[in-house]
Amino acid sequence: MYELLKKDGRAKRGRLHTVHGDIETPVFMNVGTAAAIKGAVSTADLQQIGTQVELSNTYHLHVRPGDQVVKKMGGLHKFMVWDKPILTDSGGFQVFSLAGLRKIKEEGVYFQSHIDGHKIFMGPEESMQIQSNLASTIAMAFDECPSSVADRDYMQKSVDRTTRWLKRCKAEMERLNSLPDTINKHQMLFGINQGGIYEDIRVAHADEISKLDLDGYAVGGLAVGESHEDMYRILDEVVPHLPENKPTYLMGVGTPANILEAVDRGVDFFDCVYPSRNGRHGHVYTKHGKLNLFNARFELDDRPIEEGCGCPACQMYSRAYIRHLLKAKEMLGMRLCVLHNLYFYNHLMEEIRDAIDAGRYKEYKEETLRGFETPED
Ligand code: PRF
Ligand code: ZN
Repeated sequence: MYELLKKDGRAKRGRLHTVHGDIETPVFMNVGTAAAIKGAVSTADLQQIGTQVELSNTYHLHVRPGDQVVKKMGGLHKFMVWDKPILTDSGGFQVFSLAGLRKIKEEGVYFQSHIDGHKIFMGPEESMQIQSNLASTIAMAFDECPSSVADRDYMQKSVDRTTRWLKRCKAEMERLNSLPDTINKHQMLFGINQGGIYEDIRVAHADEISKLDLDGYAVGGLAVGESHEDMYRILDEVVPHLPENKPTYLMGVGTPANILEAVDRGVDFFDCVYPSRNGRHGHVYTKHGKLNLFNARFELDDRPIEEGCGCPACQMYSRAYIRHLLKAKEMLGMRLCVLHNLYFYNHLMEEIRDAIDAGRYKEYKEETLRGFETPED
């Protein structure tokens, strides 16, 4: 159940009650695709850096180690030793972005594993069954995320199929949640809005899925190559057509600036690989924009990545030392950068929540965006 605690302009401050505890929103979910946060980050680390929700992928875990293995091990929470909320993405997006040869039919998608090429079929029912075996807190509906350059005719047909798939997901989820050997009988289901950059298709789809009384609603199919202006325009149009008293999730977004803009348009869930991926490449976030720690100017820099940062890296180590670790290809270098970046994102969300609570979100957003553009002294 979602409580809308406060609105400041269109920005929402909410709380989602789940069987694995409350989620304070706006929230950034930390991406652990194959039940692991890349960069040798443990679940104990996640506790330390303020993670509220971990995100894993249906497709990856189905391929390896297999959702039956996870189920036999008591579900994802037990398997990875994480007792807070977990959201699983449905596999739809990953099948389209990763898998080999694929064929989309009314019943679902036929494709090849990116690990060993073997043939797999996944449709709405299979995706729900796998997510039920994983026993995540929140399951995502099985959708098609069409290319950002798909033509209008294709987009309409795809969105209509995604709606039919969503209804099948809902029926299957209800069935699975009532079975005696289901691990999480309170698994939630979020629907996904699609429609590319065609506003009218997006809005009609949002209206239609809003009638299904799901636990939350995501905006998918953005950040797939369109401009930031298009993304913000679509959010401006679509979010008002999604239920305000349910969580709104912008999938796969984004930069700190994207998040600040999307919160201002009513979004309250986010996920993105940027903090972990950039961290593995020595790119770290600060209030004054991103730094590349490989840069020679940090060779003798004895300051932490960011003064005042409470993360494990900044508590102990200098930029010069972390730069050395990165250049020596020591795993610790990547790990420290990833921990800092995830802490940065989690902390940014905390500041966002505080600003909404205080009714000063607009000012906070403008100040913070200005900071990102102002290099440090
Ligand atoms: N659908 C699903 N997962 C996603 C997306 C989507 O459209 C995106 C798009 N940015 C990221 N992850 N199921
Ligand atoms: Zn730090």
